[in-house]
Amino acid sequence: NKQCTVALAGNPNSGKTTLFNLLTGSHQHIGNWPGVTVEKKSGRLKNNPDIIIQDLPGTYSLSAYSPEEVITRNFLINDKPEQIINVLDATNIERNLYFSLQLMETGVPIILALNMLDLLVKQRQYRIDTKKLSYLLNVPVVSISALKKKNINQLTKQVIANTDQPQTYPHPVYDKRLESALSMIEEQIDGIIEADQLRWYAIKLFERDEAVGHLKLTAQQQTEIDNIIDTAEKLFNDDSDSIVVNARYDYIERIINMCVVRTSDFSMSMS
Ligand code: BGO
Repeated sequence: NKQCTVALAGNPNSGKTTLFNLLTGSHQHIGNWPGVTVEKKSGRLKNNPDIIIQDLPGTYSLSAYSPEEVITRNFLINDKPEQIINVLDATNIERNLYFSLQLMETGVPIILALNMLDLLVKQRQYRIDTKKLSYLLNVPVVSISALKKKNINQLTKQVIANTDQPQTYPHPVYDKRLESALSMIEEQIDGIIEADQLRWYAIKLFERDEAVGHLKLTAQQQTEIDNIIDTAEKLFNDDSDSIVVNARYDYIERIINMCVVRTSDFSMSMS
């Protein structure tokens, strides 16, 4: 069978380590990421040795401000794993989804694992309509409790299903004016970037992210892109970085309004 790599990504304290240990058991390889003292762990999925689980450092964003962010984005963009399992703390769904959107922008097929289901049920603050969330984001969503070992089989099944039949999922669609700027940037880089990563590079160029400096654009391409960004910044009366941040927050707000049911009195099953 063909080997396949599944990256495990999520915010710090989302339960990534607990889930990693459950998925891989005692068969783990532990080292450091090159050049930094950030721990690098990988292991094989229990009973499925062809599937390698690559743990990524816990981080809140894919900008390039910390070693954890750089490691995570370089791995997803350069090493291109076959899938991402995105672990989320379901009791902090809004903040955790902010990272999910960025992961979706990399073009790597993703599965959302809403962790801490036990805590969510106990807290009785809100419940999450996972079917709706899955429908709206257009990606598989599985509710789990890594601590209580709930629904781990369901998650594993979804990973294996995606391995057998590789998926691509659409990225989140933002404000129309931002989308038109991004598609114009995509036109500029179409041909030098593979189709599944066009979105990622368009957003990074739009954000004037320095880490895409290696793209070797012609002077004309760079001028066109600068003009697109300038126009958008005038239109939004904001800097391009903030335009993207706000677009993500608006998107999450809409999703939350539709999928999160706030109530002080409800019961929810663990299944
Ligand atoms: C401590 N449910 C609950 N309730 N807790 C969970 C779950 C879950 O499904 N999954 C993980 N946790 P990591 P990162 C702790 O360590 O896996 C808990 O950073 C404590 N420790 O047990 O480390 C997990 O790798 C003392 O909690 O996350 C851990 O992503 C008191 O979430 C924490 C209380 O999990 C982070 C908790 C000494």
